[in-house]
Amino acid sequence: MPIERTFGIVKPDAVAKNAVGGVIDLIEKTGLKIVGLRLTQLSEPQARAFYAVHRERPFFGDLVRFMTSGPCVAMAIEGENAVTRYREVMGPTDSKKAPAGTIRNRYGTDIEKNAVHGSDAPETAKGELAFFFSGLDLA
Ligand code: FUP
Repeated sequence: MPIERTFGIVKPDAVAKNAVGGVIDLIEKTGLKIVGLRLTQLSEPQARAFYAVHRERPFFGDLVRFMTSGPCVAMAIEGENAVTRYREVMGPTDSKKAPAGTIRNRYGTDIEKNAVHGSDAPETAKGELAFFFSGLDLA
C-alpha cells in the first residue's frame, strides 16, 4: 500500500476547548504521522474559498462564520491509506452520530461544530494541503 498524505483541520470549537493535543493523540494512536502543523485564524475570504464547494448550500454562511470564529490548527497527515484511515478516526460529519472512539464523538457537538475537517479523497487532499502549507513547511 503506497504512503499517502491527507489534510486535516482542528476546528475552532476543538481549539477553544483545549482539544488540540487530544485530537492529535487520537490520530497518532492510529499509526498515522503528523508531518505538518500550523495554527492560523482564517479570514472570511479564506474560509469562503476553502469551502467553495459548499457555497450554494443553506449552511454555508453559518459554516464560514464558525470557521472564522477563532484559531484553527491545520495538519498534514501521512501514512498508508491516510485519507480513509483519518476519516475513520474522525467519524461521520454529524458528531451526534459518531461512534465511541472517534474524534467527533469525543470532541464534537453537532453537525456544524464537529471538531475536525478531513479531506475526502487524495486529489482533494493535494489541493487542501497546498491551500494551507508551502512545501517547505512539510517534513
Ligand atoms: P465532512 O467531509 O465530514 O467534513 O463533511 P462535508 O464535506 O459534507 O461538510 C463540510 C462541513 O460543512 C461540515 F464539516 C460541517 C458543515 N455542514 C453543516 O454545517 N451542515 C450540514 O448539513 C452539512 C455540513
